[in-house]
Amino acid sequence: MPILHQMQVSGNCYKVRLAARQLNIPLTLKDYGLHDGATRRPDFLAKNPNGRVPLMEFEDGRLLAESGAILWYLAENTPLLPSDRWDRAEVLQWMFFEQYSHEPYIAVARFWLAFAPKDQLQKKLHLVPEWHAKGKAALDVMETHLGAHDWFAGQRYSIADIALYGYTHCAADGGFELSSYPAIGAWLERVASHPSHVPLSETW
Ligand SMILES: N[C@@H](CCC(=O)N[C@@H](CS)C(=O)NCC(=O)O)C(=O)O
Repeated sequence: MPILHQMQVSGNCYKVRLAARQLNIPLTLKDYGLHDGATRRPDFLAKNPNGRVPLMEFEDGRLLAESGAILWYLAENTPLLPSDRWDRAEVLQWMFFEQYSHEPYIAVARFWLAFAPKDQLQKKLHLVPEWHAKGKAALDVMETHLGAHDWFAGQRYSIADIALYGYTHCAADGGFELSSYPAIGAWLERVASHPSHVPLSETW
């Protein structure tokens, strides 16, 4: 069974758990602490020199990092990844958007405001207005898209939705007010109504 090296509260790790659950792929979870630097120790760096989770370790010993790459690998040849060339490019468009314009602000604000020790947060408070401004800009882009589409790519639920759901559904933890985004709110409900949806808190 593949091992998912993970942190339970991480939205990046949740994306992988959610896709695996919906694809009936069993996982063994290996948990790391948020604050103990465990992913920066030599034994973990030997598996992922970038020192981050999620990291998938497959039965044959192969290792795959980066939530988007793991989602893509798991979803190939399944309903979560379209086969049409254009639709696949749209999936990638939204996954790259998530990693460049969304996660660096929405996930980072959540980490510092909801999980960081208070003394460390003090040193980061000057960055909060920028995280909020740029995170809101990403939510505005999503709201515009979802005003005219049910899903992000290929006109159906895909790993693009899973990638964006990971940190959008818990954006309030980072101080984002989602009630002013009705189309995002309706999309969050559509995603969560999938028959094999699991919440972030659910372990394997
Ligand atoms: N782009 C990466 C980001 C991974 C990432 O930032 N992981 C965080 C948890 S969400 C981590 O491992 N932090 C521990 C550290 O940086 O030492 C992905 O999408 O997987």
